[in-house]
Amino acid sequence: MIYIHSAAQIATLAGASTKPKTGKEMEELDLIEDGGIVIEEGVFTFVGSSEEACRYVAEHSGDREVTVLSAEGKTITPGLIDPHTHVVFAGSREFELNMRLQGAKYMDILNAGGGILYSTERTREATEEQLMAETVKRLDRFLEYGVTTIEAKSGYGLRLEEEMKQLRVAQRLNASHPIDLVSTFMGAHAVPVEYKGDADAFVRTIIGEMIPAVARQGLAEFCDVFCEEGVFTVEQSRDILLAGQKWGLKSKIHADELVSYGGAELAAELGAVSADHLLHASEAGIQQMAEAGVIAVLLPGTAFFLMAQPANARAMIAAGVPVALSTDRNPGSSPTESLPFIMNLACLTMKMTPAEVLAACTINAAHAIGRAGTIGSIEVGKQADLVMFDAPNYLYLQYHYAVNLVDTVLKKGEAVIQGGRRVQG
Ligand code: IZC
Ligand code: ZN
Repeated sequence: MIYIHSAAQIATLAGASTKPKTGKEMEELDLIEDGGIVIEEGVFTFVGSSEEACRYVAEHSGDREVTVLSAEGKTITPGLIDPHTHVVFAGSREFELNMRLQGAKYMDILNAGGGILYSTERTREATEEQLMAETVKRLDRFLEYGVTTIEAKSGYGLRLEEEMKQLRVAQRLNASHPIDLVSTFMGAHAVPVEYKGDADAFVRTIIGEMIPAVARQGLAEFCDVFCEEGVFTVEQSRDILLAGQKWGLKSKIHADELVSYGGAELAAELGAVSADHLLHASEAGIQQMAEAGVIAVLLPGTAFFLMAQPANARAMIAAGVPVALSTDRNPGSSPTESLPFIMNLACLTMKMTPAEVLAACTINAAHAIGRAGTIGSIEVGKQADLVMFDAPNYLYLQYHYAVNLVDTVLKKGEAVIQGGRRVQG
């Protein structure tokens, strides 16, 4: 039994496990001052005031050992959730930064065989063990920033064998690393060199070979497509996502990132769980997403890193679209594991309030990966994933910005970060 007491503030995010928060609900964090939490066998069994928690422990501990943690002066939130990453890849692309500073566009680099295609070459060459080792380092960093669950996409294999290699790495790390990984098949990330000029043939391979194989082996829960001018058209994206649905893979879409392209509308039409990026989503698309209940996963770090205008989060929240946030961790457009810095950017560049930002990285992010029944809030019965920040209240997280305020992270009730450092073993 673990007994946490004296938290300056607990943001529980309770009460939104069946439906993501929208509109004004995103401001409701269900705060507890001088809070206490009890965890038994990796699950929250009591959440309330310190005093009540103390009483619960006295009545329920029996002859069990009780680990007591003081959270004095600290703010506790649910473990942060990142619902959009491309974390499994080999190599890095730091040389692209100078190209972009000299005016090259993200898409120019991709069209010249760089970008995603460069990362694909490195990832194809890497052994599964090399890929494991590179990814573990990134997951360790995520954990240091308070992230306890992530979504992880394939899409740097672009060939069945190597797409499966990426997905196997995610599956193995889900089993061996404290972070939980939810897998997405994204064979439609770019058209590989073998299919240059014949995207339709590649789409046929994705639909005819890759999706069935990935689904049969249970290697993914979601299917995603880079629906973008010059990558996959709306029609191709629709065909791929519908094929995914037929095989039981729920839909996600990289939508309207670089130009307004109809991705938000397609997400609504297909009942996608989320549409991600949305920098150039149309007003009609936003409206349709709200009506269909599609979650907007916004990635303000990507806009920042590509020196672009971020998505219009305020319009989406006003329209009733549930908003989640993510790092987009990838080697090209967002090489960071700092979800807290993304939260700072969401606040400062998209004018999301500190409360909305926290809802977006916890319960709404849990909904975006189909896990809101077990994580995303601090509620009795949920998995005991939490972060203790060195902060007197949740507002402070967006105020003392761009530094790591994480003190302690519990994953399934186990301390994995203490004093800001990884607990080994
Ligand atoms: O490797 O550039 N946007 N996919 C879509 C990415 C960025 C990842 C990359
Ligand atoms: Zn992405």
